[in-house]
Amino acid sequence: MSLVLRHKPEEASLTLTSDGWCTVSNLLTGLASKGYKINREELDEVVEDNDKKRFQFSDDGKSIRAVQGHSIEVDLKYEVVIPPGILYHGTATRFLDSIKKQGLLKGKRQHVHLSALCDTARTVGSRHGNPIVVPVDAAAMHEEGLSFYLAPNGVWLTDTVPAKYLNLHNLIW
Ligand code: HQG
Repeated sequence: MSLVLRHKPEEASLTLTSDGWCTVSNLLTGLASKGYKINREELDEVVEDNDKKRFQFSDDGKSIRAVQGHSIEVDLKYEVVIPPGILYHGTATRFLDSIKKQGLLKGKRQHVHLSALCDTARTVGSRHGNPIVVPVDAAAMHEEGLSFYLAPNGVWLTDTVPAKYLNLHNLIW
């Protein structure tokens, strides 16, 4: 589901709306066409039990989308939110030199992903290797007009984090 709702909807013959939705019925048909035959009740369980709450239903329950993490271009239409003073980005030590020079870049995704909790950030970083957590001066970014969004699953999103907002003196190993 992450593959087709975030990255390659065409793999299941799906088209997403500009804000990332597809109908539940099209998703179930598309998944079945790839050999993943599940019914609506099972889909409800996947959405409810997913460890990171990656998916959401529309208010009428007829559509579904991923709440963050897309590589395809979508506008999720989240409102700009005032962030906590400090947010954390988890990465791998091998990326640090580049991050120090360039700041945090969104790469293939639509946003840079940040966490309110250091431990969560460390877990994210460990997906890439030896983890390290970089504190981000979100308050200063906000004061200087850079926007933050909060996905319903608690992941903080922003476009890019210029290097000057990284607290490189307080890296957390
Ligand atoms: C790094 C998971 C070099 C960045 C998680 C990261 C998250 C740079 C990697 C979500 C860089 C991109 C996103 C620079 C950033 N030079 N490396 N200038 N700027 N990087 O997977 O944040 O399981 O696209 O530090 O929980 O690791 O998919 O981003 O290591 O919320 O639901 O480039 O993915 O959620 O990696 O993870 P990713 P991420 P899901």
